[in-house]
Amino acid sequence: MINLKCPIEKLLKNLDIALIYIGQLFESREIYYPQVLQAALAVKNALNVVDEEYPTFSRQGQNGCILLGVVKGDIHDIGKNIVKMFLEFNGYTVIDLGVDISPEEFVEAISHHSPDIIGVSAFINTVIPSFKNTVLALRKAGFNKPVLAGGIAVNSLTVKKLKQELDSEVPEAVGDIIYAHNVQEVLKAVDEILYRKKTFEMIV
Ligand code: B12
Repeated sequence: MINLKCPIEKLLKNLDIALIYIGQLFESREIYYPQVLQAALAVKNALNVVDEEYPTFSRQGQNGCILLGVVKGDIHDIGKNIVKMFLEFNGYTVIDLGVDISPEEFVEAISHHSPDIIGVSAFINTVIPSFKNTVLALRKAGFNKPVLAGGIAVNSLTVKKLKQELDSEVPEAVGDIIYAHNVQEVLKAVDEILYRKKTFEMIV
């Protein structure tokens, strides 16, 4: 039972609950993409009102910055866009590089945006080399923060193999590579990573 005194906090909490529920219905295939989009737009409109009328309650950008991109050779973006929407609703700033992004473009974007996390995704098997080259290039360029890997062509085995390749090719690289299967796993991983970062900053 939610017992928050402030009506705006109550509204935001209920929007969170609604979005989690929408995500669950989508995962269990009880609703489809158009319904997710409709629900997402309704929540977005509600959040816009909060941002404009009650800026002190705005969550925009207060939680950290995530850079997202789909690797070179791949133009699927529906899944990425859903991930982006859910991250934004949860107060994260998302820099969306779009689709068909080369390793060089990912690397260039690090210096412009200094993200806390980079989400790299691939949806067709033929672009797995592109996916691996992207993560390798990011590590070689010194990006030592977490990389979130996703999209239906990627799985935990792909990530395990990639980690082994990184160990031999860029042994000095630190920073985890985390596979996230769906929006819920993305949010869980991002929350954990950025919560750890905040706690660390408070300690030092
Ligand atoms: C829609 C679609 C298209 C659309 C894309 C439109 C668009 N704007 O995205 C169009 C028609 C353009 C298309 C083209 C092609 N497609 Co297509 N496409 C699909 C389809 C039907 C649905 C994909 C989708 O949007 N799913 C819904 C979203 C919500 O799910 P999702 O993408 O998996 O996202 C979830 C997770 O993966 C995760 N996630 C998503 N993004 C991210 C990002 C991060 C960082 C993280 C951590 C997690 C994460 O969270 C999301 C939500 O839970 C799939 C079939 C399928 N069953 O998936 C085929 C499919 C992906 N396509 C396929 C193919 C082969 C192609 C083409 C090569 C066909 C062709 N011969 O031209 C071209 C590719 C062109 C290219 N160079 O990219 C194959 C891939 C097979 C394979 N394993 O290699 C599939 C699987 C169909 C099949 N069974 O053959 N496609």
